[in-house]
Amino acid sequence: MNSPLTIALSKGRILKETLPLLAHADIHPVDDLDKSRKLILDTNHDAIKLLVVRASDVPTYVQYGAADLGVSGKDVIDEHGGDGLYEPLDLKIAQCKLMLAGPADVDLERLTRMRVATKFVNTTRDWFAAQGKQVEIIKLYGSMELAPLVGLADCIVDVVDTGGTLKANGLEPLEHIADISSRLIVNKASMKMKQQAVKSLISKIRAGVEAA
Ligand code: PRT
Ligand code: MG
Repeated sequence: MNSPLTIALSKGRILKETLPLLAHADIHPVDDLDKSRKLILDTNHDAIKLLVVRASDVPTYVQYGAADLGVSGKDVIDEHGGDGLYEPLDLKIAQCKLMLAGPADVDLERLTRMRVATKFVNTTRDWFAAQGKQVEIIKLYGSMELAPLVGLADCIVDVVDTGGTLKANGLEPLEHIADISSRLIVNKASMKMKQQAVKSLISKIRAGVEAA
């Protein structure tokens, strides 16, 4: 017997890079995702549905059991805190680095409080605190690179892939905070109540990761 499973994904690079892994587990969305505006997607299995949510909302859907599983960047999981979640598998997709970045001449040792713009408020606070530094954190939802250019902040904490966006805005990577990739996350109750279906799906996706 197959328990119904719901998997939360976000559009963009995570969806794009997760689809081949799902295909490896013989899970295929019915609709053309480039055209569909549906937020609940049917697949070739009646029991398996995909939810399309905001990247930063994936851990929340999984935490509360609105989705049994999800795919989320480690940056987003760490910022969320991981309550109610298992993180059984590194999918090795959407890889990037979480960095402190700013103008090349920013003084990181200055005595007055530095202002740091980021959407990763908790991660940033913890990272500076671990070095005994208190900073003023300015929460933004996007385009962090703009903040130092207009005097909103001294530096930023953001994910960096090629570094092209930093460079185009006259910023430099200053410190490496963490290596990031996307993870499969599982609701803790689903792991128990739907153990067979969840474990079977994890092992098929794991095989896809190893084959990639
Ligand atoms: O939906 P919303 O916009 O709120 O979420 P999101 O922007 O976080 O979603 P999305 O799809 O852009 O990112 C999803 C996940 O992909 C992130 O949580 C990261 O784990 C991962 N990822 C990998 C990245 C990047 N690479 C990346 N380059 N997320 C964002 N970027 C940004 C980067 O900050 C820069 O602004 O892409 C831009 C280009 O990067 P460069 O360094 O190549 O120029
Ligand atoms: Mg985005």
